[in-house]
Amino acid sequence: MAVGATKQRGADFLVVANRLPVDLELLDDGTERWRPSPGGLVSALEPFLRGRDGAWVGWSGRADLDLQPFDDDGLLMHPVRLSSDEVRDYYEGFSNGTLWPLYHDVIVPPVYERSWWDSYVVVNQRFADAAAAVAAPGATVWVQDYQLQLVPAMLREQRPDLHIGFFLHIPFPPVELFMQLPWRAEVVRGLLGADVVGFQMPGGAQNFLWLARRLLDLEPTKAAVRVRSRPGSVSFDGRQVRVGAFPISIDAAAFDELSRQARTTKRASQMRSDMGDPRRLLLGVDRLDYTKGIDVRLRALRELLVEGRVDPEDVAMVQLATPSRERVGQYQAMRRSIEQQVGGLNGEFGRVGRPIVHYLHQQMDRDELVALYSAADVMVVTPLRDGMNLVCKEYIATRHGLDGVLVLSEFAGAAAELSDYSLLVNPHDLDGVKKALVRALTMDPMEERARMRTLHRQVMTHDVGRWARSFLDFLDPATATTTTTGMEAVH
Ligand code: GDG
Repeated sequence: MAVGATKQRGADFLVVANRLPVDLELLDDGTERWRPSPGGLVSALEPFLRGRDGAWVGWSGRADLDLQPFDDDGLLMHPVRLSSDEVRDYYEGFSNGTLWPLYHDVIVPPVYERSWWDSYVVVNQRFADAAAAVAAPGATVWVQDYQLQLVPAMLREQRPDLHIGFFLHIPFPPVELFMQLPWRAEVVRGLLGADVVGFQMPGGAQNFLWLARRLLDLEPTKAAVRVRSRPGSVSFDGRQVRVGAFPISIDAAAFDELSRQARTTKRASQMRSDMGDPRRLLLGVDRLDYTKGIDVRLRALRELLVEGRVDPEDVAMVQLATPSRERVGQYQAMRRSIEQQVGGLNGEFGRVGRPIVHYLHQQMDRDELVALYSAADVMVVTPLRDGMNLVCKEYIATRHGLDGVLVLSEFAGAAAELSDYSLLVNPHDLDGVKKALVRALTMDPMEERARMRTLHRQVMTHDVGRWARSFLDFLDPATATTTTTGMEAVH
């Protein structure tokens, strides 16, 4: 696709997200280059972006840079500038210090700071302006996530001709928590600018429908009230805004394929032997975030070792904790506390050359991560709250040999799909987590296989492409009345 042509006509399909799917990398010689940051979202949307004149509006990840739109292998990238004050107030402040904890059950107290909100409004307007300038007449615009909840209404005001979708990747909170937000009505109004507002779970969609009615004195359609598990709708401003659940997934085929490669298998067994060939290897993979319950699994493991229910000669654990939001105070405190727990465990139960917990605070490349998934016998996923959790699906996608056990928190969105065949835990119930860990470590291989076979089938058949299609079919008025939605993946 020529940038020039798209510039003149505008893009037919536009993704608007806080970050571009490429990172600006500073090289040793002082020059810069764009490096793809491949994630599930970009690979899911690629066919839609490249099949039409596609463009992506987002921030480069570096403050105070004026960057021109550029063509990245046929896809028009449209960078939005953020100043360092805006990174502090809109991104680290309102997005990650207010909305993130509020939407995750106030695990830490959200901060309600008026200057952060002001910055959130200004930056959302900038994203909306950029999208309005790039979109072709009648284009489809898909706005992503909690950082940009005001964009749908701001965009509609300028461009009523567009089909606007919004998807929230994190949980939408219970009504009584959302009501704390001083700017609650503004956020709901912002989202109602979309034609379709999508959530991970039906509960989030229902919370939103209820709030829209209560806060803006709107009536949901009869269908929304009568058929609670079907996507509902709200009439607002003379339009029908449809609201539904679309559980996200992963590029399952890519994980499966990578895990089958000889170099991955070789690397996985090398990893196990580097760790002294433990009989059972536990694995945790998370952004270092207080929602992920990393401390829960470490505490459970420690108690099991203290009680002698787990033999330190038998078991090892790898915890990959990817650096995240390192300038936010709550994240710094949490990192210290987790590293203290790891130090304590290794101090008490490790021996020279044989720590119990192999802790990595670093970004790992995709091949290495897949080797780690392949090496692990038990995947431990214990978030206190998680919109979906892709890590558990990635682990399952690598288990083509059908071995491996998933210990999964009931507070992860993924539990709706995977609960029957994983070991489901309440992360607030430490004894329950310990019991599940012991069961996972001692599970009969026949049972392990039977469980993993079903989990594997579920993940391989409900991939991120299916998620994107279900949302976009629903958004497209030509097919909206006849298609099913992502709801089918939720039991
Ligand atoms: C939000 C919601 C929702 C992690 N460390 C490395 C690495 N990762 C990759 C994983 C996975 C992704 O990051 C993490 O996704 P999660 O879903 O687990 O969690 P969040 O980042 O909190 O994502 C969540 C998601 O949005 C999608 O809607 O599921 O609930 O919170 O893909 O593999 N990847 C590599 N190296 C690492 O060190 N390569």
